Amino acid sequence: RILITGALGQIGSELTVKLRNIYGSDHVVATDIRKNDSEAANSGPFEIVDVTDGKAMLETAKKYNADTIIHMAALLSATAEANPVFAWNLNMGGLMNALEVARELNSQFFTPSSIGAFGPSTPKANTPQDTIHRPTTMYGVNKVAGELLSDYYYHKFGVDTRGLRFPGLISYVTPPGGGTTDYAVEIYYEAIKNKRYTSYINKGTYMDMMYMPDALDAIVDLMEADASKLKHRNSFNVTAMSFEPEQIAAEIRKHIPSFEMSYDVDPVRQGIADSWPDSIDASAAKEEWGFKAEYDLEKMTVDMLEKLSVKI
Ligand code: VAH
Repeated sequence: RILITGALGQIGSELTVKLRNIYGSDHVVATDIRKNDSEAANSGPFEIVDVTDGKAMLETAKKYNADTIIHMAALLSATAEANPVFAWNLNMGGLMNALEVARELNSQFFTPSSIGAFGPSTPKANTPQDTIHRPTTMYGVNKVAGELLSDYYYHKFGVDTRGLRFPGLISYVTPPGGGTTDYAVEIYYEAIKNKRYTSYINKGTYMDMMYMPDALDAIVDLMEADASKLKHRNSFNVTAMSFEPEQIAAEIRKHIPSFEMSYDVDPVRQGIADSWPDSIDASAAKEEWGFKAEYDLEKMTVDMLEKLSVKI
């Protein structure tokens, strides 16, 4: 069975449903710190697990004979920056507990990294797979430490750990939650509700992004990839597009001509965004396990507006 932590979060809530569709509902155990009325919480086995409680996580994993641990529970960049000590304890304590469970049960392991693992001294254009990592955010420190810890568990204990450095992820299922890239999610909700959006990220700020369906496919493809083909493990650069706020506004205007964009820059999240790459190089993922993204900005915008119009 697959055990997912943070199963009700931005990625987890859609990943849980997708994995249940692929492997069968009973094969995927969703866990989170609290339950809600989402499909992820109610379409198969669900357990309350606080990832800072390693004993409880191990008991739950043993109860279901978990052979795959997918650790998604963490605080995102802006939230982590506002609560750095809590972020360290949750992000690193939770990850260590999850890796220990995978080691004890000899489970395969996945946890996401992020473009947040790069910092201001990292090459900003076409950021390489192997390069300097001196992030200036607590979230970035957590992601770099997390990548190193996951590689350590592979080399030291033989745990089959794998990870992806996700760009900003955009989806219509869960509302934005504490990220820096979430302006690119909010903008679609506001475009439909109010035909205008005030962005906290300034025009001209390029960041890598990906539509959620491509992110979910990348997790499944990586986890099913032939281990002997992997030269890297934690974690692969993956991206689908890179854009700045004016470009997503222009794409929305193709569908909502009267859409108006304004700016009220948030110095904290702008500072985080400025420390990240403009565009990253995903060639290692393409070469080692066939990564590809289906959605570009145009195709994503059509789908987001269509799905949100129904939802809102
Ligand atoms: C965040 N969406 O903004 C997350 C992600 C690359 C960004 O890590 O914190």
